[in-house]
Amino acid sequence: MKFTLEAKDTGSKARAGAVETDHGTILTPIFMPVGTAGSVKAVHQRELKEDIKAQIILGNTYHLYLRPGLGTLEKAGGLHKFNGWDKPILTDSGGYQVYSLSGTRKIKEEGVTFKSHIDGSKHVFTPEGVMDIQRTIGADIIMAFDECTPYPCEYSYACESMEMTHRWLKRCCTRFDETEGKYGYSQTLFPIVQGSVYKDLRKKSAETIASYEREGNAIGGLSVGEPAEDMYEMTELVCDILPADKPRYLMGVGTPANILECIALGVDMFDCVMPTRNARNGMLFTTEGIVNIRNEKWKDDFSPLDAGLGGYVSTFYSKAYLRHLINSKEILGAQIASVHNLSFYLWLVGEARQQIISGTFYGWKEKMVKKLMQRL
Ligand code: PRF
Repeated sequence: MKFTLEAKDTGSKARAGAVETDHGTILTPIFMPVGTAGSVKAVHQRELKEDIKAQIILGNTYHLYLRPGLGTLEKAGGLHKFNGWDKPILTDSGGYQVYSLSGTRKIKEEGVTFKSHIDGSKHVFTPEGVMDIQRTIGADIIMAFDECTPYPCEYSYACESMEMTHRWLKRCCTRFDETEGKYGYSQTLFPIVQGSVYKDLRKKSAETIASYEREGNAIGGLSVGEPAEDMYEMTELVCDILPADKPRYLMGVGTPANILECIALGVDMFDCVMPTRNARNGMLFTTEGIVNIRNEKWKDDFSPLDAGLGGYVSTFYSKAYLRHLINSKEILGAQIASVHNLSFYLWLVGEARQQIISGTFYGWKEKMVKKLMQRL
């Protein structure tokens, strides 16, 4: 993997760059649609590529390991071959899902014992095991096994948990470096900063993570319920410590405003279920603001979902028709809304990139944050 910095904004810490992988180049800042179980919910691969213009998608170790399982993924020749997505893929390590999804779990130094949310069967994730699993899934970028602390979190717990995440990182790196990709292309491992909302812990974690000198770095443990101001403060503190010549990935963030604010702090990569999950509930992100399509207000509004976006789905379908589909629980409603919201997110980061290159990002961002979060 190679990262090239192309431009820096003058009025903020925003950057434009390019991440090169064996499955193609990702232009940053970028948003990565979440494809938990190897599919971006309600969106097929051709739409992802041609309408949404996604450059990289996410998969989850936790889900893919439980179903379809490693045997099938290995026989398929890895996740790219299995799901037909030939561009870059990133897999999260399970360091988040294992805590949020599995009912009972036990965290020990060795690893995490958990019960499957599907059939209740018992499993163990260790740092080494999670590296082996991600080798078999075969994503271009894989994540270290960490513990994402909840919010709020006592200082003593946040500290101990962070130290364990650091020890787990050492084990992840050792295992990753003594193994190789199974399918003929290279993979890279990103470590994850933790430390809850404590400045001294975040500083220590960022310094520790930076010392491993991996090809990219991630920030975890944020957007878990803390005030947005805390999230921005921690993100800025960590970005200022992580090396400038490597991509920075803020995990699980966020709203359009969160993304613009964190681009301004120096983040290059984002993922979040918000555009797809909210789409299925009828919440649309548009270039004019937020639309709750189930609202009576849109009943006879035959204007396009978002004329400002230009993409096929957003200009072809009307608000009134999508309202009808979502209210009738038609599958097509979820599909249209998901493609629209993801098109919007990819448009947003693409615009941000252009504004950074033109040196006009800061003023544009201030204007957009206000506009995009207003409810129409
Ligand atoms: N760790 C991992 N995945 C994550 C997170 C984390 O802290 C978050 C936190 N927002 C989202 N996804 N491994």
